[in-house]
Amino acid sequence: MKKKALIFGITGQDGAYLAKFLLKKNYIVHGVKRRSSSLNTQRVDDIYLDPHKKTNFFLHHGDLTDSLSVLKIIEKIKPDEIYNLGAQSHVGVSFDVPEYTANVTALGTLRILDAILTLRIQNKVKFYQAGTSEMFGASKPPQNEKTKFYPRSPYGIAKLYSHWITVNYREAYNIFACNGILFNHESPLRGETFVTRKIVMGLCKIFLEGEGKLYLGNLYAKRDWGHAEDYVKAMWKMLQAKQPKDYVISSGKQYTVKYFIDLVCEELGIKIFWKGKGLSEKAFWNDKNIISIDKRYFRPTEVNSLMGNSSKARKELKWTPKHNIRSLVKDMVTEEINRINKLSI
Ligand code: NAP
Ligand code: G4F
Repeated sequence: MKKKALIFGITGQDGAYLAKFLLKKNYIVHGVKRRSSSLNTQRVDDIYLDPHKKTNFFLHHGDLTDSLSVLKIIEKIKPDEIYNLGAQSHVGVSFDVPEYTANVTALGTLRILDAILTLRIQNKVKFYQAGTSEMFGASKPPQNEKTKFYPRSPYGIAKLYSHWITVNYREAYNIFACNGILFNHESPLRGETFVTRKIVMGLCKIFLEGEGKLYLGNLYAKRDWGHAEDYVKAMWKMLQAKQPKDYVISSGKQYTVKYFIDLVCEELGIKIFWKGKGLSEKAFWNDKNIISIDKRYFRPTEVNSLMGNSSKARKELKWTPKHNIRSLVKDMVTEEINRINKLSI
């Protein structure tokens, strides 16, 4: 019998990569999408077929803020594995909508876990929770499973609730539930307002179309960036292990936002130079100012330095990433150029 997976957050970056990975593993994949006034399924359109035809991929309307929909979908699908990737996942935006962020990103997890109990399927289903390095926040790197949590945003705090409620339901009710504590992971499908994709899109537009200028915030934050394709494999591996545990997933290397910009320029074969300091720091290309700082992109409290130690996952799950920072940048830039070329046909 084919295994059935249910993915909350199917329309996001990781949802799309995970669905494609599980379909290749011969799963039947069900995804939960929320209603929106314009189409939000672009990332999975390539695997979606008319449900009247033979397909292993299905979409259902639902919302993590709506307990009834969560309960009904789980009851209807009876999944073997549930992946909770749904979240208001933007750290900066979480300062603008903290209550909503808590409702989706914290209580959404509780709603799934409690539906599992209500339906009495705690011995049948495995649960993955999308935790984050943002929970470490101000704790010094390298961060691993034993590092103290010190979140610095409403998003990080909501995710910390989800982390602990997952641990609690595992211990209290014996649910096979795992927290993946994933460090930043990117791809050509990354949301356009996260810094890597914003930089790639902005610079491709400037260099290939001669248009626009990029405004950024803190150039000196350090992040441990990996590729989403590698990270969704780790999610699946956690649910195939003998025991449910929590794992850090990371590349083990960190770079500044400014270094990421330099790598993108290198990949595009362009030389830029930097002038000035603080809010007056600027980047130039052929004397043209192409990047400036805008303080609106600074956060009230920043996470300055993230770098994970994922040796537990590498040893116990035999997880090894294929990508490094250069292959990530190459993939993102290549796909962006392809997109621009398709638009101009
Ligand atoms: P993403 O692209 O922002 O996707 C988030 C998904 O959640 C989208 O499908 C979104 O739907 C859905 N969602 C938002 N609100 C919802 C609601 N009320 N009900 C149901 N679904 C809702 O995020 P991602 O980068 O794929 O990340 C996946 C998960 O991993 C998230 O939980 C994120 O917080 C976590 N995480 C990400 C990273 C990273 O670096 N990418 C690192 C650590 C942890 P719409 O498409 O309709 O908005
Ligand atoms: O790309 P970011 O918005 O990602 P951030 O805040 O690290 O969060 C991402 O990774 C987390 C894992 O650690 C996930 F849990 C979370 O869901 C999300 O996927 O920002 C990265 C850094 C920050 O320090 C930010 O201040 O880039 C800095 N930055 C500088 N200028 C900017 C900008 N970030 C954004 N989004 N936009 C800017 O213009």
